[in-house]
Amino acid sequence: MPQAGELDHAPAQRLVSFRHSTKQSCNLSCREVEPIPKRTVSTEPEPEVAILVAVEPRNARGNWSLEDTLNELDYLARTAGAEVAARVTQRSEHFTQTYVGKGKVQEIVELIAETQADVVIFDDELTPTQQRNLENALGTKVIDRTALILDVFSRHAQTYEGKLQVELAQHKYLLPRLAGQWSHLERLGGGIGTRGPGETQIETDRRLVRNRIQHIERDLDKVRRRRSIYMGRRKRSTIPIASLVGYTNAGKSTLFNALSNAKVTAEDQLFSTLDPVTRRVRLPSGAPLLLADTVGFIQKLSPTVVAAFRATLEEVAEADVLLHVIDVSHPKAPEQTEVVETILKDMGLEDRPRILVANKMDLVTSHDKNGGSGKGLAEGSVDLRTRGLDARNSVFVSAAKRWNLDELLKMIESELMNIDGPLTVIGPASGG
Ligand SMILES: Nc1nc2c(ncn2[C@@H]2O[C@H](COP(=O)(O)OP(=O)(O)OP(=O)(O)O)[C@@H](O)[C@H]2O)c(=O)[nH]1
Ligand SMILES: [Mg+2]
Repeated sequence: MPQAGELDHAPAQRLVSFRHSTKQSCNLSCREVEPIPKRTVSTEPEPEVAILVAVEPRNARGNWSLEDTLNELDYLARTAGAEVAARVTQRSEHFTQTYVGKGKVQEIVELIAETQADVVIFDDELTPTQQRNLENALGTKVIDRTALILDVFSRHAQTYEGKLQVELAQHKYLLPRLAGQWSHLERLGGGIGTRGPGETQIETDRRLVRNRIQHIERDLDKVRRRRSIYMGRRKRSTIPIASLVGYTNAGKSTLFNALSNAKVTAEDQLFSTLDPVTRRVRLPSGAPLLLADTVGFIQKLSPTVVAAFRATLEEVAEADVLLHVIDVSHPKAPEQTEVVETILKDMGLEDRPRILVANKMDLVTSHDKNGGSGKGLAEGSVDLRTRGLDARNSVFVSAAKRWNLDELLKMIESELMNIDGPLTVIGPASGG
């Protein structure tokens, strides 16, 4: 029971005490309780103002231009809640000490003053040294692409396992970068009182982070063991599994919802989906199929991030057939497709049966949903081959408009028929 005197603490404390006391037919007279002045306080955090910086090495390979890469970084930054005030680019090699050259560093310093930027975001993963040097030179918060992606992940993770995975990746990312945060102590001229505590603090911090990493790994292990029992059971059930894979924002969740009548978050932002979900759907013959939706891919996905999501991606590896969803309306569709195929190859899945699902056809065709088959769609609008994609085994759909989904299901079924093994593909399912 709060005492009248206790009500003069911090505002949050006051609110709790007030609510508590009014609920009771209190000994404390309600007149003794100070009314809380009404204030309208916005709970929306102010967006951070960001400056984006990217470097294009002279011998850059591939078809991603600096502008494409920056557009994507811009999108990521906005998804993380930032407001982009300026972009800085440089065509040269990466500078080992500061990522960009001296002149560019000075240009960024001036831009920070001009735009009142809170944060400078670099398009590649910075080394701990680069990060420290840049923080010193710019006098502001410096983050890189990996930290930005992890930030978006931490906003979108919903399950316990997803949250643990993100936290693990963040701690692993932090560990080699801890030293820099204390180096200022050593540079204060050295001498008594600067060497020891600085070192000790770094060691203490590192130990705390390592302990936390161990702790998370243990917890993750427990969660995964439970999941692998479930996955084993699912595998033994002989119901085939199809996994949606693809570049982030390609429309995987929209397609997942359209096929399974689920309500998974599908939004126009990067990495809306982080946690894998599975639903049962019916194939045209009536046989059941387990459809899985999962995390999207992106270019320059650092090994730290891939490692953190290894287990989630292993779910993809369980699939009998992969549905590679492509946003055909995107100007970089072929490049995005290549990024996805490279990651799948790194996961040893290059030979896994797959169907290319050319999505968002409504944005590139005037097709009337009542007319034309998938073939008609392909012939009448975008030819995947001209976009550098393999047109074999592909189907043209619009997940949003539910165009051609029957065709897709038929293709999945015929793909599954070609697979050896105990899959229940034909005939109506018993139950479910
Ligand atoms: N016009 C159109 N928009 C679509 C279609 N499919 C998806 N979208 C939109 O594309 C955006 C991304 O869709 P999602 O389903 O969230 O994409 P995702 O691949 O799951 O994305 P992540 O989970 O972030 O990797 C959303 O705004 C959808 O409404 C489509 O067929 N046509
Ligand atoms: Mg999604």
